[in-house]
Amino acid sequence: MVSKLILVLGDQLTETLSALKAADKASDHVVMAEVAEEATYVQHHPKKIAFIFAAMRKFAKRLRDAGWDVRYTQLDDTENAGSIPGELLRRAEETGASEVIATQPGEWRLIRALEDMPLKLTMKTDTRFVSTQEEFDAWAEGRKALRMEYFYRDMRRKTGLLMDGDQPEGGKWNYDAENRKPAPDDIAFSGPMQFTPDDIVGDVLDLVEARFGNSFGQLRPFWFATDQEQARRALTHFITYALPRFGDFQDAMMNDNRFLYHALISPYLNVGLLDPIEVCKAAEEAYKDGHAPLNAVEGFIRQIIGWREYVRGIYFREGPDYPRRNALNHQRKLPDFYWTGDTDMNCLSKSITQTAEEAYAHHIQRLMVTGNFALLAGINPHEVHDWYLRVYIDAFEWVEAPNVVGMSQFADNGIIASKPYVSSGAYINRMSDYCKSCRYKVTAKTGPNACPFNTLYWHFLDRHSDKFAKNQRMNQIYANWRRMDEDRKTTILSEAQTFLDSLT
Ligand code: FAD
Ligand code: DLZ
Ligand code: SF4
Repeated sequence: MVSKLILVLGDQLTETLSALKAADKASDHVVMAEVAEEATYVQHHPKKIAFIFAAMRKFAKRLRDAGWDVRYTQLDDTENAGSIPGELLRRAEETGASEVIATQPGEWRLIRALEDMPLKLTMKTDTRFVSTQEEFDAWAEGRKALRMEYFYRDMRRKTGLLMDGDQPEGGKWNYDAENRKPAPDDIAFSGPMQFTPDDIVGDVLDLVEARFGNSFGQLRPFWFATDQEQARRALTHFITYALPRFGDFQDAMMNDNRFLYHALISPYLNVGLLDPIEVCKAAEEAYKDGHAPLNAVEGFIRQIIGWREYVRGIYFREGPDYPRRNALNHQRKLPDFYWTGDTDMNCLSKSITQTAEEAYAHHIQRLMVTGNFALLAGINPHEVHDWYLRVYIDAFEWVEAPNVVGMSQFADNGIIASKPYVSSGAYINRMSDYCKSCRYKVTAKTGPNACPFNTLYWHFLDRHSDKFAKNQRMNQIYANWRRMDEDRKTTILSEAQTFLDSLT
């Protein structure tokens, strides 16, 4: 019988993967490979590479224990062909296989590379999502605006999560209004479950240190879960100790607490160690048991069956050019401090330093600090996209690009965001304690101590008034700007310009 090669990528570490389901364990060969091309197409954070390689090695062992023939290539193997197509060709020659079964990769770049390979290829749908692309496209077809909220309601109906018959549990679909409490004085959660590196992780850490030790970000300490059992324990830890307060403080930020009540499960979901429905069911169970309130559980489930599914639908619907879009024609280069954290703006310095150390920042840090600043300052969105893809452990293009290019930078011209996510320092001050220890004064609107977000905010609105002044949701802001004294406007704009000119 002619054997086939079954490709399992570093973010496809799930035993029920469609490619594995289509395979014959008795005759087919699973191909897994640590390759330079995937490790360097952007210069990933060393923690991200270590996480993926360690999880790949453990998953390969799991498959072997289950009886699969796994052809695994380590990064430093002398025969390593350096790319996924190269490795498939090498394994085809080695085994005599002439056909590859793959599950669709989460990035156009790799889909195209597989399609260009001189081997017969069957590309299976990635079934690890609640929605299929056909379903998403059918939902999107003919709609003027693709608002996540309506898609999310369909996903609630489809999964039955938090449904009371055909009505939403508690009578409302969305409890976000209850989920915007500012930073509390104290956090009663000690953070995500951390794991001591075992031998497999230790070997990978040494390899990554030697090969990628000079990239942005710190490799050690490394504590992420790297297999399914650990990821499940991390999930249970979150549900038990953090989920009840997750909703309340979802948007808060703190100087001395990097994780607040967040789950830290995006890396596990994105590489396949956790299943989205399993995660949501565990959260729903906590609500049914009276352990966690509805606002927390609904908010958490919405992120997973709502936002996560929706951004994936957008990525594949919009096509390979999406990460290159630049609707606001922003051309400024990314400031150097995004790589060093060396800025007097405390919110940025804290978020970037944390990113370097943890390969993690939570949603509001990504959206309203680093993303907000880049948008206000007019940074080229492709450079912003490249930064996010590099620095976060959970960053894969299908999820990163819509969040960055669309939601955060408005570079897709409003497909995802109905208005740009911009704010002055007041929002950051309301939601965090960053401003208390900043060299700038958040209440100062002009002058040498004025918070740069305050002047940049008006600079952004003024330079894009043609685009946004007629946006109904921004009427009031533009009315405030128009009412402002002309001298004051001139001072604000010139101080913002001086600040922008000083960026290196
Ligand atoms: P929690 O706050 O505890 O949320 C639970 C889960 O919901 C997450 O694990 C994640 O799977 C899901 N989720 C929440 N928000 C989103 C969202 N907007 N899109 C998709 N899933 C979501 N998420 C990534 O997984 N990879 C990325 O590269 C990524 N880049 C982002 C860039 C920007 C500019 C912004 C604003 C958001 C980005 N997000 C990304 C979404 C979100 O910030 C992360 O999923 C979240 O911070 C992960 O941490 P957590 O597990 O503690 O999340
Ligand atoms: C991100 C990543 C890295 C760093 N390394 C590998 C690798 O060596 N081998 C592999 O199979 N996958 C890796 N990945 C994940 C892929 O880049 C990912 O599958 C694509 O970006 C599609 O999401
Ligand atoms: Fe950030 Fe401005 Fe607050 Fe400083 S004052 S932390 S720059 S928002």
